[in-house]
Amino acid sequence: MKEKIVCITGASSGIGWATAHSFATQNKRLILCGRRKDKLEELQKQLDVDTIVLTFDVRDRKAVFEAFASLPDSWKQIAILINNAGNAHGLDPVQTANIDDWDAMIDGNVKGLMYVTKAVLPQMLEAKKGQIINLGSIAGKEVYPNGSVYCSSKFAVDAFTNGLRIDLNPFKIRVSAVHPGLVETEFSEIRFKGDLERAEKVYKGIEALTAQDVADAIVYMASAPERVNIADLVILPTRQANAYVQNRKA
Ligand code: 8X3
Repeated sequence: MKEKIVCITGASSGIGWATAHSFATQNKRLILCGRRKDKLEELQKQLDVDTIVLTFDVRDRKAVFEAFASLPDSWKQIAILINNAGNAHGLDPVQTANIDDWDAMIDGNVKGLMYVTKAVLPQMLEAKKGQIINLGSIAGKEVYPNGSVYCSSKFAVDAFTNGLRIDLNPFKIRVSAVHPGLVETEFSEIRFKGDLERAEKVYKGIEALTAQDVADAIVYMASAPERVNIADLVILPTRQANAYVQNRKA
């Protein structure tokens, strides 16, 4: 029997990249999605399993549906969807924040995740099985200063996950979310628009999670027996108590 197909969005870096490597060690077949074709092809070369690359921006509704429609028949039956694509843009109070940043976060983290889900669902519904794991955040559980719109986007992911689990309950499709705290990836570099000094400070003295820590949690959720749905998993660095209480080394 052929191995299950896992589809990962935002596979070109960070948590998505690590998750692809982890599923590859389980011989899964992988659909690697992202915007950066060169990075996805680099990842593809590193993986010793069957892979296919889909290059699109989750914010582009038409591109999302065209990408999944373009999959060869042998790649259409996605067993596990990891909705990982998403970013933070800016860390500012509402009164001074840039509206373009808001659009990027709402369009990518919320609408993009919904589009991909909708594009992948028909095959899962037909098969009456499947699993969808969304990347939420501690920012989807608690609001922190200057994060109102990023937090809104992740609260929306949390709500969408819970609603989707209800809607798909008759079909035995598992729906869940993993909510990480501080993970040292290019997340802060993107949030602060390339300001590396500011980005480094976010992870200083906190012993932040690694992308691999989150990938391990995702693989754990995906590896549970089919009767088990790990619905909601918050994962924090030990030095982080919640969205804004942190015990940093001097
Ligand atoms: C990433 C975690 O706390 O930087 O979603 O928002 S946080």
